[in-house]
Amino acid sequence: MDINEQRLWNRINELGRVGVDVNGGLTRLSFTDEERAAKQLVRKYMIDAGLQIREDEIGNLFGKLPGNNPNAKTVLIGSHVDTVLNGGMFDGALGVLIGIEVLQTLREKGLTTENSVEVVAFTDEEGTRFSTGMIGSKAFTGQLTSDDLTNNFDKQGISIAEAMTSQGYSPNKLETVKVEPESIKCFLEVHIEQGKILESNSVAVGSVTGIVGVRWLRVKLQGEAGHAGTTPMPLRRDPLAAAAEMITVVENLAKVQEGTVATVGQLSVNPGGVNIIPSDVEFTIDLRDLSDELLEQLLVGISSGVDSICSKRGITYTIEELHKLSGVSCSNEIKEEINTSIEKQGLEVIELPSGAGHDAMVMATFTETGMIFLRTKDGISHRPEEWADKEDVSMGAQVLYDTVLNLA
Ligand code: HGY
Ligand code: MN
Ligand code: MN
Repeated sequence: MDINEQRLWNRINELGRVGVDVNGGLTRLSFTDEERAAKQLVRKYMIDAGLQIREDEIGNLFGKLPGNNPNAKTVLIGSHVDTVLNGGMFDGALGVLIGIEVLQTLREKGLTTENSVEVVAFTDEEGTRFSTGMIGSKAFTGQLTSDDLTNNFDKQGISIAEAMTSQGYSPNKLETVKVEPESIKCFLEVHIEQGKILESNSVAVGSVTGIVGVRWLRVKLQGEAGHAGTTPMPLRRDPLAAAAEMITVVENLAKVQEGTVATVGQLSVNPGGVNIIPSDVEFTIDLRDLSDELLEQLLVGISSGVDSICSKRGITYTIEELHKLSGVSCSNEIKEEINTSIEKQGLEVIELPSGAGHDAMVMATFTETGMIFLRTKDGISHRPEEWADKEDVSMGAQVLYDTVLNLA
């Protein structure tokens, strides 16, 4: 192994103690003190690694190892350090820390590359706080507008722009965040698989072929509150009963095609009394599939299901699209480089798609992009029990190291 396994493992565990919440998992939502603390620690690691550090105006944090040719492009490595609610310590953080480890090892070995190599911790990948994600990588690639920053709110009604400002960033300088595609040679992201394919093949590291498309919707239903005891069933306009029907429609539509997934992760009921028929209900839908065409068909199926249930029940509704990212294929050239590095470790090459979204799907619309997956215990993620073995982490870092050496 060229990389320093113990240093990397220590950092994963140290960063894994930042933002521990009452339920024992990590909650480092974007533009909060917990995420800031995580970035402070990552900044320290970047300094220890001897990298040139910069943080852009919305909180993307970079550490650069300059190449021999100042005019050459940059090989960018990255992921995120924000988490979901009560999440695990590998999702995102692993890719940033492995990137730092690879750059620190290159510098310690005195290896210089033609191209600069840079590691980035993109801000707000998960989108948990504002229900719209990939903020940092979208801004970096010029795919974010200032409206996106002012028109998305958290549960307290704080906009992304206000949250950024509260952390000392300058959302009004969004334009300065964007870089030109010509300045980037390629993007590489190492991430836990968050599924069971590698584990079921008993392989530590995998080569990603593509990333599913994702749609997030918010459905708002307006019915009529009433007395639970004195309102006969035929006279009710109950939005929660309507939502229950709709959620079953969503689940059944997703079951039609192998590979499609749909999740209702948030549901709120007003006023929420045991003996009150609800007045209004809101729920979210997370839809994923490798085919954008299929996703569009699903959206049509869902909206017509919502419409017919609402007209039958006398409910009014709105459906709002919160987040939309097309499915992407990884670069074949980069994938072949990754496969060569995996074979160099004597491992079988397993190619697999990603069911999770990543900054890599935004970067793939901007530059040649590849992903390296790590085996995930029982496929568990977005939970405190999320786990990757130290040996697998080291293997993933070595594969990235060899890939970067070949590409940079
Ligand atoms: O939602 C996702 O797939 C990722 O965790 N952001
Ligand atoms: Mn995640
Ligand atoms: Mn992630």
